[in-house]
Amino acid sequence: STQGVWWKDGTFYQIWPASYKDANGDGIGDIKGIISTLDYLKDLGVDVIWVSPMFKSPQKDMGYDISDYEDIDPQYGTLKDAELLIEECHKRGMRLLFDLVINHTSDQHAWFQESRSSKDNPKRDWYIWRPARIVDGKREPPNNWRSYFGGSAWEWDETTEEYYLHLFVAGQPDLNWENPTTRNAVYDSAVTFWLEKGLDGFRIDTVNLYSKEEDLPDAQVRDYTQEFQASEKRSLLGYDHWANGPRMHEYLQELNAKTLSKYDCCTVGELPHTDTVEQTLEYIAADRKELSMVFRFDVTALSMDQHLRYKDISIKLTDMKKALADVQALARPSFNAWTTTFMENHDLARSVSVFGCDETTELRERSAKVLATMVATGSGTIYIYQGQEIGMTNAPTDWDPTEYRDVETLNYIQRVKEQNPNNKEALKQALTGVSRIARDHARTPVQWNDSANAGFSTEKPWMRVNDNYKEINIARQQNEPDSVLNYWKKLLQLRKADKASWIHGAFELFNPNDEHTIVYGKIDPNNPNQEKHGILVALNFSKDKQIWQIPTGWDLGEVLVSSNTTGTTPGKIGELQSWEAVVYTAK
Ligand code: TEU
Ligand code: CA
Repeated sequence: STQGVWWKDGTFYQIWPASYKDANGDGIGDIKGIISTLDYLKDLGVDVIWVSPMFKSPQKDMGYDISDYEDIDPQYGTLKDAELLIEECHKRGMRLLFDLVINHTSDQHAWFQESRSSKDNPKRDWYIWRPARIVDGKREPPNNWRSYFGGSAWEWDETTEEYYLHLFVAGQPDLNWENPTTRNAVYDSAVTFWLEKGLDGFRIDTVNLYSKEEDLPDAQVRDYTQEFQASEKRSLLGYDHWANGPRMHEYLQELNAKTLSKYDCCTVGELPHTDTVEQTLEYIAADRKELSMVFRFDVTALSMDQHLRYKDISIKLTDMKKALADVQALARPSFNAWTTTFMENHDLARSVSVFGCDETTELRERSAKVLATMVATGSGTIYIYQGQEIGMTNAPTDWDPTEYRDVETLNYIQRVKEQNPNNKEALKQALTGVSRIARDHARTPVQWNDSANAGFSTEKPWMRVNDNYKEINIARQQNEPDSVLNYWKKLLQLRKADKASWIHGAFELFNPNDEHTIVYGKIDPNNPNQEKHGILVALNFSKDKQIWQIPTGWDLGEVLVSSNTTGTTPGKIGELQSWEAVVYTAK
């Protein structure tokens, strides 16, 4: 049994620092603000905190563009503050992860400044430089790859008259991992520097993009300009030329051997573009010594169209169940690997607005509890995103687009305007998509209480506070026994009281074809007395009352937790009220 490993059994909580808590009144969250809330997090049941990047950065992509791995950005505090944060977490028996962004640096990083200065600079080869391709006498980028945030993935640099590769914005040049000197510099500066300070591990950004296909071939479709909103077509991005590339596993094994393996730390890799179980296991099977676990986006990605990122689509519950079962299966003991259970992060819109129902107060609270139950009963390491514990929602749909701050959103709106001049309908459609699914929805300030600026800051926050903060806030929910917050607390306690079923249990889905409810069992795979022991979870993802069948061979015991508080143990057929969640003991 693998019970007892801290990074498996612990409850993880993600902080996105700019919008978490502002201590010095400049409208931006900071490290002192985080420290002031550690007791709150401890009380919620949090064991491990992951903080999104706080390193020195020009903030072109909110810190995912790092100009110095060994320093903290002044907007968040100082290096001393970061050391204090590590200490204050440890003092409370909590651990701390930072974000490791090593596919690219900022263009303001000293390494890139040197690299761009001349073709014979020793660091020239630390990034990916190529000469222009001349087509019909005109200068063109070396290939047709598109950036995730729009436009070509290549930026022309006047100084040396060559292009450099950036899979994200131009201020995020991709590092050349082929160069062993570069890799070692990354390990020392970004990884060992922090582990030596006592950091407990990393969430690793875009963990499978470092190894690009040799010769950087064109993506299949060459002419983007003819396509409506073409640069939004993800299938045309050509990511098979840079995701899960030929040397990826060599690099991760090296990273592990040279740094991580020497410390009691853990890693969770962000793993986009990886479809199969086999491919995933190559990253997380314990004997491969690469990563502790990964985030797969099977479930959360159902909110986004595969090709058109902002397209308005509806989510089928049967698809969601299949995706959930696939990700849960990674925790199967025979794989000797591990999985994660989560519904939110800083790149995703709020789960209650996308997967739940935020039409009324009652439905919002109920559906937030249904989603909480799904996440908390999942096997694998649990991750809660700031504000999720109170059911924070998307920003109101009638916000003016000027309230948005994220570069991905802003680039998209800009591009739609450029590609569809004078077409109000196209813009309106784009804004509808943005109001449903933009990254900004996760990035509004945390709603601490009902005072000015939601208690996030004494001054005007860098991003507008959600209008609903008087109704949805932490202080209020602390005082309401049936609040979403107190429901989460209860779930996290139950999860720890029966780790064998909740955290390590074998996930078994009973009703794959039902479009309204999810019913599944979680059975302790190693129960010593060979008796079936576990839990059964029944979730109603609809507004209407639903009935469900008790699976044959299953005996339900007591109601451990119910979002509706009526919960009695059913005979053969169970009944769920509108957006209700129930967890039973079972054998
Ligand atoms: O995200 C990587 C990634 O795959 C994104 O393109 C993601 O699909 C997108 O945000 C969804 O719209 C990571 C970070 O989580 C993100 O915040 C960064 O912007 C990105 O890397 C670049 O570092
Ligand atoms: Ca501040």
